[in-house]
Amino acid sequence: MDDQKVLVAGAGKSGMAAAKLLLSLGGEVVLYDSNPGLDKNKLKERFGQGARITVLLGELSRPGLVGVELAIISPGISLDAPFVAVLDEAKIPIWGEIQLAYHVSKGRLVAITGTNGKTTTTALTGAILHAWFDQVFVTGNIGIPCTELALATSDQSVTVAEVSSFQLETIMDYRPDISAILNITPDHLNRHGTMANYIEIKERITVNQTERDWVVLNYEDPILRELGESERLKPKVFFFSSKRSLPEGMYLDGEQIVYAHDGKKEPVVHTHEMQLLGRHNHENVMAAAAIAVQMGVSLEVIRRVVREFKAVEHRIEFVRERAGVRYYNDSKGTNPDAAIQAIRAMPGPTVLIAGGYDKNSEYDTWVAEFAGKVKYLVLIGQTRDKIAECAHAHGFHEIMYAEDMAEAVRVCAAYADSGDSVLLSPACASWGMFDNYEQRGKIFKEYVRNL
Ligand code: UMA
Repeated sequence: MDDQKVLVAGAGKSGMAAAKLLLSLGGEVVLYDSNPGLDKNKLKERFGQGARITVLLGELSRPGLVGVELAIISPGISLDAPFVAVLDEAKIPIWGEIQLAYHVSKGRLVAITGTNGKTTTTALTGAILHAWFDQVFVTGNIGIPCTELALATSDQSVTVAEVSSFQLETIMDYRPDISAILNITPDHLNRHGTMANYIEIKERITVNQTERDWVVLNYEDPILRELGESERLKPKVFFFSSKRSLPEGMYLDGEQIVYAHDGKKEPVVHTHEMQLLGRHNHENVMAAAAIAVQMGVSLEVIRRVVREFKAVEHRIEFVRERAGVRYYNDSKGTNPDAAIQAIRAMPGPTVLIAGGYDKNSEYDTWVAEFAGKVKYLVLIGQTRDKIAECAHAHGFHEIMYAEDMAEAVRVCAAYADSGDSVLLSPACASWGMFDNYEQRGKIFKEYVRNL
C-alpha cells in the first residue's frame, strides 16, 4: 500500500477513515465525493497540513484518475453509481472499505451480519469477549469504520465487526475466523435488486472461510438452514434455534438457553434474567454466546455479561415512563421485519410511530402484526400513503398523519392511556426527514423527554 495512489470514494465516516489509514501507510489519496456541495478546503484541513491528498467533487472523469492504482469504495455507494463505470473503464480494481481494513489488520476476526439484530449481537459479542480477552475491538456498520481501528490491532487482538450487505458487496479475500448470519429477510432491495442477489451478497461473509473457521447460523431461518446443510459451505457450522432442541448447538428450551455439545446439555442463561426484550433478542444472545463459546470463553463469563447487558441505543431502547405510558425508541427498525420484532417485544397495547423513506418494501406481514397489539398508527414521511393503504386493506383503520416528529410525539402522548407503550419503529429508512436513523432516534427521545 505504501506509495500507492488510491482513490477513496465517499467522504463520509468510512471514506475519511480509509483515507487516513492510507495516508498513515505512506500512500497518496484522491478523495472523491459525488456531492459537489461539499467544502473541498474543509475536507482537506481534516487531514492536516502537507497531507498527500487531493479532493475531487461532483462528476469523476478519466483525467482525475491518472496514476490511481486502486479504489476504495464507501458502503453507501452502489456499484451502479455513474463514476464506478469510469473506474471500470480505467481497469482500476475496487475494494470495499472493510476489505482494506482486513488487508491491514492483525489478530482474530469475528464478523456478524444478518438483516436484523446485527448491531445488538455485535455489541453483546464485543462485551462478552472484552470480559475474557485483553484487546477487543468492536467495529463496522455499528458506527466505527473498520479502517479506523485496523492499525491498532495486534496478533493477540480480537476484532468483532458488524458487516452489512453494502460492505460485503466489495470484499475480495475477507475471511473471518468466525462469521455469523442471524437471519435474512427482504431489505435494501432498492439497491440489491432481487432477493436472490441480496441473499448471495449476505452469504459472501462465508465465501473465503475454510474448514478451520466457523459460521454461526440461525436454524429457524430457511435460507440459512439450507446454507448450513449445503455442500458448498466450507467452514464448520454452529446452529442456534429459538424453536427446537438441537443435538449440537445453542437453543431455547422453554425460557432457558441451553448449549448442547459432546452429548452434554449445559444451561447458559434464563431469558427472565436478561434485560433484552423479545424473542429476536434471545436469538441475538444465542448467536453471541455461540461465538463466545467457539472463542473459548467460559459459560460463567457469558452468563454474567448477558445478564448485565442493556439494549443498544435505538434498538427497542426504553426512553422513559410518563403518566403510566412507557416510551421506546426503535429508530433502528428500518425495515418491516425489524419493526415486527419491536411490536412483538412491547409489553401491552401500543401506539406506533412509523413511516419514512421508501426502500421498495412490502408492508403486509408487518401490518398483519398490528391485530390486538397496535391501538393507533401515527404515520410520518414519504411512505405514509403506501402504509395507510396497506393497513386499510388489512382492516386496520386507526391511522393518524403527523407532519414531523414533534407532532407525532404530541399525538402519541395525547392518545396513549396509562399501561400503553409508545413505540417509534418506523419500518422505513430515515432519509427525507433525517440524516440517518441515529438522528431520528435522538430527536424522538428529545421530544419524549420534553413532554
Ligand atoms: N456518496 C457518493 N456517491 C454516491 C453515494 C454517496 O460520493 O453515489 C457519498 C455521499 O455524498 C457521502 C458519502 O458518500 O459524502 C457517504 O458514505 P456512506 O453512505 O458510505 O456513509 P458513511 O458515513 O461512510 O457510513 C457508512 C455506513 N453507511 C451506509 O452503509 C449507508 C454506516 O452504516 C456505517 O456505520 C459507517 O459507514 C461505518 O462503518 C449506516 C447504515 O445505514 C449506519 N447502514 C445500513 C444499515 O444498517 O441498514 C447498511
